[in-house]
Amino acid sequence: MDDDTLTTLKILIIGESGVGKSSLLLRFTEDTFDPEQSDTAGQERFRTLTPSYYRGAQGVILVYDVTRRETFTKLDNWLNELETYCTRSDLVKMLVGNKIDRENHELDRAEGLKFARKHSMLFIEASAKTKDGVQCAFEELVEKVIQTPGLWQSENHGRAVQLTDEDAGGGSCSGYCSLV
Ligand SMILES: Nc1nc2c(ncn2[C@@H]2O[C@H](COP(=O)(O)OP(=O)(O)OP(=O)(O)O)[C@@H](O)[C@H]2O)c(=O)[nH]1
Ligand SMILES: [Mg+2]
Repeated sequence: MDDDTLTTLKILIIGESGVGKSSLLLRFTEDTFDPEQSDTAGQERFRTLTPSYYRGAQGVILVYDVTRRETFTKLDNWLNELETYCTRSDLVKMLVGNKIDRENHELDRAEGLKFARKHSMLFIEASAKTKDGVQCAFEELVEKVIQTPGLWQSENHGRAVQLTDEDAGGGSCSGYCSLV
């Protein structure tokens, strides 16, 4: 393949430890879930994210755990970090309230939606365990990135990503995530 037909899409998944970032990715890419995945909830870890991690990202998935309010409260810190390091101002953001399969919710949908609106993000509640919302979260984010012309290099116009007719009309998830 020629170099100029290759396009990289850089999507970040961020949020507090234990909210299910790895699990969401595993669900989306492998369609599996590992309940034994070591739960690091509550542990403070040394932060190793660097500016190069953020550089050039076109989309970001911010994850919180609907059963742990502190993971929602910490979203402000993640947004600050995004603002500091992200090189693109028109970066597309998706807020994901994960673990809705669990019973002891500390956050309801309305609260997540309100926060998402305030910060111009897409929003969806999800469960890496039951699959709820996972595919939609990734697909709608990617779709929105593709629809944002400024996020693509000029040489990629029109041929970087080939959309099928079906996609162009809005995928099966279209409209499922709440837009701002
Ligand atoms: N019930 C339930 N458990 C989940 C869900 N998603 C993740 N978990 C569990 O939550 C724990 C943490 O999930 P991880 O995917 O490791 O979380 P993480 O955000 O990658 O954590 P770090 O890598 O430490 O930042 C694991 O025990 C998962 O099995 C979910 O949707 N529902
Ligand atoms: Mg992880």
